[in-house]
Amino acid sequence: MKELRIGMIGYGFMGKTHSNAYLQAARFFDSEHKPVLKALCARNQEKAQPFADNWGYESVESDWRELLKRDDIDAVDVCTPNNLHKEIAIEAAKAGKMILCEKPLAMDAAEGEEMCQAVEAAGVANMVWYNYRRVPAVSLAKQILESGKLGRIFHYRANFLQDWTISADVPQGGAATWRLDVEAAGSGVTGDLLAHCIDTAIWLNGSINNVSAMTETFVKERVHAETGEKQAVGIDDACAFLCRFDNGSMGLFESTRYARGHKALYTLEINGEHASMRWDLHDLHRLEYFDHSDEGIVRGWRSVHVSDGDQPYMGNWWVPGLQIGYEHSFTHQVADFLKSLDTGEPAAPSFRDALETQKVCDAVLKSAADSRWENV
Ligand code: SOE
Repeated sequence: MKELRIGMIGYGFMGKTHSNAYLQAARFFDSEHKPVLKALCARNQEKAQPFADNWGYESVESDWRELLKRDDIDAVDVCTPNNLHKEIAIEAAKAGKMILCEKPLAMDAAEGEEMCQAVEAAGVANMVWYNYRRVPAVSLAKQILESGKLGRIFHYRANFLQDWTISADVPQGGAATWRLDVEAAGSGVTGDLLAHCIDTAIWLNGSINNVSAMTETFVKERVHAETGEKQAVGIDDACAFLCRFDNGSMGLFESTRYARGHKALYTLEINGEHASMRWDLHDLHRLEYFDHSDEGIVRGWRSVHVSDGDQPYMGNWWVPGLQIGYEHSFTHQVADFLKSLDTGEPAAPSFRDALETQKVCDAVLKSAADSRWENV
C-alpha cells in the first residue's frame, strides 16, 4: 500500500467534503494507494486546529509556501477562494506536487491556461473537483448516452437554483461570503454554479461552440465583511444562457441565487431522438428515463432507483436498494483519482478539461456584457 500524503490548503465547506472523501475512499474502493491527512494549511493556525483535530490531520501550517517545501506531502488540495488557485497551483506544480483543485479552475481562462501549462510542464497529476459527474445517476446517464440509446441529441437543459443572497444584508467578502466578492471569486453564479452545469454538460454532450447570455446583479451594493464599507457588487447574481453544442444540439442553462424556495436545485434534462433522461439533485439517486421504443400502452417516464450493484459505483456500497448521498460524489472522485495513480491513466476532469468549462464561463460573461452571441 502506497501512501498519498495530502496537504490541504483552506478548510471551509469544501474542506469538509474533501477530508471526508479522503477518509472514506480507501475503505470502500480497492487501490494500491491510501490517502493520509498529513497537513492542513490555513492563515489562522489556531482557528484551523479544531478542524484538523476533528478530521485527523497530523499537523497544521499557516503558510502555504512552507507546506509546499515539505517533502512529506505528495498532493496539494487547493480549497481556497478562487483568486488564490492560480498562484498556489503553479507553485505546487513547480514543487512537484500533485494537485487537486476546487472548482472553478481559475478566475478566468487566461489564468487557467497558465495553470495547465504549469502542471503539464511539471508532469504532475492534476484534477478539478467537479463532483457531480460522480453522482451514480449522472454517471449512469453518461453510460446510457455512450450506448447510443438516445440517438441524435436535440436538447440539453440545466438549472442550478439557490436563494441564499436575496437579503441585501448579506455581506460580501470574508471567510463565509467571499463568493459574493468579485475580487475573490471572479464571478458569481457563472463560476460557482453554472460551471458545474457546464462541466457535466460537456462531459455528457460534448463541446459547446457559442453562447448568448444575460446576467443580472439584483443587489447593487453590499457591505464588505472585512472593511465594513459598502461597496459595489461586481458579481452576477443570476445568469441564463443559450448555446449550441458541437453535436448540433441546443442548450439552455439558468442559474440564480434569487430563486426563493430553492436551496441547491441542480437539474438537467437531455432530449434525444429515441429517448430522454432527466436528473434532479434533490432526488439524486434517481435517473428519470423515457424510451420511445417501449410498447405504447406502457410507455412513460421510468424512475430508475440507481442503487444496484451493476450501476456506477454502487457495487462498492451497501446492498441493492439502499442509497447513498451528496458526499459520496466526492468519495468517488477520490477513488477515481487513486485508481488513476494505480493505472497511470490521467485523472478527470484534469486542469485541461476544466479549462474548457472556464472558456465557456468567460464566453458567457462576455456575451452578457456585450449583448451578443460569443464564440467559445
Ligand atoms: C454555493 O452555495 C455552493 O456551495 C457551491 O460553491 C458548490 O460548488 C455547489 O456544489 C453547492 O453550492
